[in-house]
This record gives sequence, structure tokens and C-alpha cells, in this order.
Amino acid sequence: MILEPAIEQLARPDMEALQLSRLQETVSRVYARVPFYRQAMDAAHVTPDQIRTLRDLERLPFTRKSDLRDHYPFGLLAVPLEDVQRFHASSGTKGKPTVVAYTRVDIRRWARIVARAVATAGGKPGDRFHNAYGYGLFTGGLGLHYGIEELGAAVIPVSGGNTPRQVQLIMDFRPRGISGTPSYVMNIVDEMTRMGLDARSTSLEYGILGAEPWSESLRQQIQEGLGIKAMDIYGLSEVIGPGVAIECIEAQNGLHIAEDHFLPEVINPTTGEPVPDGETGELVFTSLTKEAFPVLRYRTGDIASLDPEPCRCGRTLVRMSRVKGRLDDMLIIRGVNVFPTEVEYVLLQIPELAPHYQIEVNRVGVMDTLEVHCEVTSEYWTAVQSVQPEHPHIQALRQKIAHLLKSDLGISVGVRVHQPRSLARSEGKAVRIIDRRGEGS
Ligand code: DLL
Repeated sequence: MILEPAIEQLARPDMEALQLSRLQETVSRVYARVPFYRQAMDAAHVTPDQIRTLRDLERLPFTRKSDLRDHYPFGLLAVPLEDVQRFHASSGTKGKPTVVAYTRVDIRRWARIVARAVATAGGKPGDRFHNAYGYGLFTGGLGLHYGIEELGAAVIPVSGGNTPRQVQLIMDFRPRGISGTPSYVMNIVDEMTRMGLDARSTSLEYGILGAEPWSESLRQQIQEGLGIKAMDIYGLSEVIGPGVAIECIEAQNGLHIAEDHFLPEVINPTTGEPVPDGETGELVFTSLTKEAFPVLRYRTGDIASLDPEPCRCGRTLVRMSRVKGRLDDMLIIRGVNVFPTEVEYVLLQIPELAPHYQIEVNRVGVMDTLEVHCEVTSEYWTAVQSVQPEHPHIQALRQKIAHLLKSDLGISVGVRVHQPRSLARSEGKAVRIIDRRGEGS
């Protein structure tokens, strides 16, 4: 269902005209109201009146996560604090969290953006919707919540965790839609199986999954395991939260960006230069309509590409590819770049393995090494009855996994095979990498 055809099917020249006028407004506002942006623009020798075409965007300075940390907590706000209606923060593994803020108008607009996204993924007014994103400072829970309500659907605000209860609620409330991180939704599927239920026969029809990188293999497993269509939703707190982009249920081929609100670019992360459409690089977003916390050219650290071709669903909004991974999570093993999703893609095609894994990185001398921890399925475990490393079946399986990883990734990695249910399960964003490089040596 196309909720806002006037925008979602806008011809390219009209979209660009809309973007330009909103960009000009945003640039003037931040220049006048946020000292950080005024200083950065002065240093780049650019004034608001010099933004005459969309290409002039490239004259503007970038914003980085470190800029948010340096101005913690409220230094980048473009409105008086009294006008803020909500704060969110992203946890941040190191140092202070990054804080973002919304006015009443921002909250309403975000709800509308998410409503459009839910409709793009197959949601309809009157649906019941199981929202398993965490509620709190994280934008996932409340972000989806307001959008589901705005669409006219009923939200079941379960948040993450207490998985047996989640299963019970799905059985009893019979929702059509579900949202959560792909790793957590997979965890729910496992729990259903463990409880002896047929996960394929629930009322669920579609899933809105994201907030972490995931592979096509994991999508297939979730779709088959739960008998649903699973759409990828993308977003980040600094830009707004969930709803920056989403796949349509018709094509499931690239995520439609809400370009009337967020102007996307893809740049070479080393040089900062734009890369041509279709080429992979770092995603950068400029907000076009935000009041409390506008951002100019925010460097997401996420690796993806853009495709401006209209989609067969009828939308003309530019599509981004699925996110391959975060620059921070890219491993460089003997000169070869590896993203966890590439390991996931291979592992999840091996029928003996359950869809749970972790990647351990160690340093031996000056070399980084990878060890992939994977887990066999209960069926396989019952069949071989032992996961002793010397057991011939496990030995053979280990060699097969190592071989498949080597032929796909081009590097040799260590493989450890574990019993069913022995690796940590996620209740939100999965921790895929255990980095032991700083330890011991
Ligand atoms: O994760 C917002 C969100 C909530 C998106 C619910 C989708 C659903 P942050 O906590 O600020 O915000 O984390 C943002 O998560 O820069 C990406 O690295 C990653 N990420 C988000 N969505 C996807 C996705 C929310 N679909 C960071 N695929 C981003 C891959 C994603 N990575």
C-alpha cells in the first residue's frame, strides 16, 4: 500500500526541487542557530546563500559521531531546550552516548515517516503488530510504536526479552506484523520450536527487521522458519531512528529512502569524494525537515550503494542496498577485508548449522586471525550424539565449514563447532564480534 503517492511516486525533477528548497532552509537554520555548524561552514568558506543546486551539498562540511560526543549532551540542538519533547541516545560502546532530540513536530513527522515505512512493508490500518524492538533510549521501540499507531494499526509494545512470553503473546494476540532485530526474531523462532510449536503456522505474515546488518541467508531462514515475508528497515538515531529507509514487500530488493526528509550520498570513506550510483561506499545523510536536531552530511559509517531506478512497486524513491556492514566492524585479515555478514552468508547455507554464530578476532604476533564459532542444529546433534572435536562427523563438518569459508572469503579461518544452544543469544542487536586483539599481549 502506497500511503503517500504524491511523494512516493514523485518524478525525479520534482523530488530534487523539493529537496533543494528544504536543504536551503535547513542550511540557513543551522547556520543561524548552531554555533558548531556556523564555525564548520565558515572554516569551509561556504555560506547558506551559496547552496544553489543539490550539487552544492558537496561544499558543506561533514558531521561525524565524534562531533556529537564533543557537544554532549545538548550542544548541537537547533531549538531552545524547552521546545524539546523527547530525547533518545545511542548506547555507544566506547565513551559517552550520543544524544538526539525531537520537537513535537519532529515526533509527529517521524511517526508519519514510520507509518509510510510500515505500509511499504505490507502493513495496513487495522493490523495488530508485535513490536519486539527495545523501548527506552534506543529509538527502535518507540520509533516503530508511533508509526504503527499513526498508520491506524494496533501496537503490542512487548519490547525485547522474555522470549517465552513473546511466543505466548504471538499465539494469543494473533498479530499480522512483527518487528525486531533479525537475530532476536530468529531467537523467537527457535523458542517456538523448543516449545513444540509450529512456527510456520502463526498468524504472522510480515516482518520489519533491521537495526543490525544481516545477510540474505538469514532472511531466507526467517522467512521459511516463520512463514512470513521479512523486510529490511534501516535507520540511525543521529538521522532520526528507524524509517530512514525500508524495503517494499513487492520487490524486497533494496530499501526505499524517505528522500523527502533525508538526502542521501555515498562517498569514498578515505577521500570523502562522492562515488557513482551503484558503487559501494559510506552512506552520508543530510536531514531536510528536522527541527531539534538537524544534521548536515552525517557520516554513518555504514557501507552500501544507491540505485535511483524506479522500483516495480511503483515508488520512485531512490533505493539503498542492504548495509554490508559498519566500517568499524570491517575486519582486515592478512590484507583481506571481511564483514561479519559475509561469514553469516556462508554459515547459514550449511544445513547442519543453527543460525547463531560469533567471530573471534585474535592477534598472533602482528597478524590478525579469525576463529568462527558456530553451533549445530538440535537435529544434527541428536543424530551424531557428540560434539567432541575428535568425533569423525564433527571433524568432517569442521573441515567442510572451513573449506566453504575459505573459498568464499579468500582467507583461512579457524572453526569451532559447538553444541546446540551454547552460543549467546541476542535480545536486541547481536554481538557478532569478540575482539581479543587488545588482551594479554
Ligand atoms: O538501530 C535505528 C533502528 C531501529 C533501525 C530499528 C532499524 C530498526 P542506532 O541504535 O542509532 O539506531 O544504530 C544505528 O545500526 O548506523 C547501522 O550501523 C545499524 N543499522 C540500522 N539498521 C540497519 C539495517 C537504530 N537495516 C546503526 N542493516 C546504523 C544494517 C543497520 N545495519
